[in-house]
Amino acid sequence: MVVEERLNKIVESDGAVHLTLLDPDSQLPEVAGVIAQEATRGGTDAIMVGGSTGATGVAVDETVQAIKASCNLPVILFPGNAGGLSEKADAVFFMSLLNSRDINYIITNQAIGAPIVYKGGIEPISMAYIVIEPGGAAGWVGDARLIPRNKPKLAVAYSLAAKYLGMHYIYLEAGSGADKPVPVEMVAAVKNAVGTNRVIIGGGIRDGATARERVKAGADMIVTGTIVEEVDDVREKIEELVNAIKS
Ligand code: 1GP
Repeated sequence: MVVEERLNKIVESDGAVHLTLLDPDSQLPEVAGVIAQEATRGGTDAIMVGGSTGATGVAVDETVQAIKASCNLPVILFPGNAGGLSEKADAVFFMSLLNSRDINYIITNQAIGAPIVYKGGIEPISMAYIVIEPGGAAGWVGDARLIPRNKPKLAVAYSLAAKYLGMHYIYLEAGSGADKPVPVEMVAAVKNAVGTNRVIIGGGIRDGATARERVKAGADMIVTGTIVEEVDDVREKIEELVNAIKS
């Protein structure tokens, strides 16, 4: 519970957590290490490592190692399947893609991965993963029945199911690089329904104002990946995002 408690305490003290997502398929491990170091200086709270395609095995191991060597922040796995696990990470978002049509993404990969998490001593953080339109690669690979952007009630229904199943975190995902992030109305409706469960929002967030709107609507944690990999000045971009969401 070390990493989960740490994140929850930051939500309580700062109002929100910022998470930086690095996809091992997008850059070499040493570059990921440099980005993580700059993100740390910019004030991010933890580094997530994962992706829908190509984020497995050695690429994940080496990326986690490079990040661990370059900063002191917790490294949390965000695996696309059981192949995205690494014993070198501190924690894993132990997630089920609740609106998938494919049982592999709902429970089979989790069953295959669970003994690896157990033996490796990786902290599991129980999380529901719900993919919203447009959904991106996560939606396509995970064969998600995408929640329409204008149907917050459907997101609420899945989120309440996650809460009643005992999941701690609820991640509403618009897809990496999405042209539209999860709508604020949907964030508000979900947070209003689930109360104490932590709500994470990611996909298509590129600036402080967009992140702030979602925190004001009830998001506890904001994930940014693509923008951090694209900008020249990582530290400055992270500062913008962090300053926008912390109270
Ligand atoms: C993707 O939600 C994350 O799984 C982050 O999305 O890459 O668009 O920031 P971006």
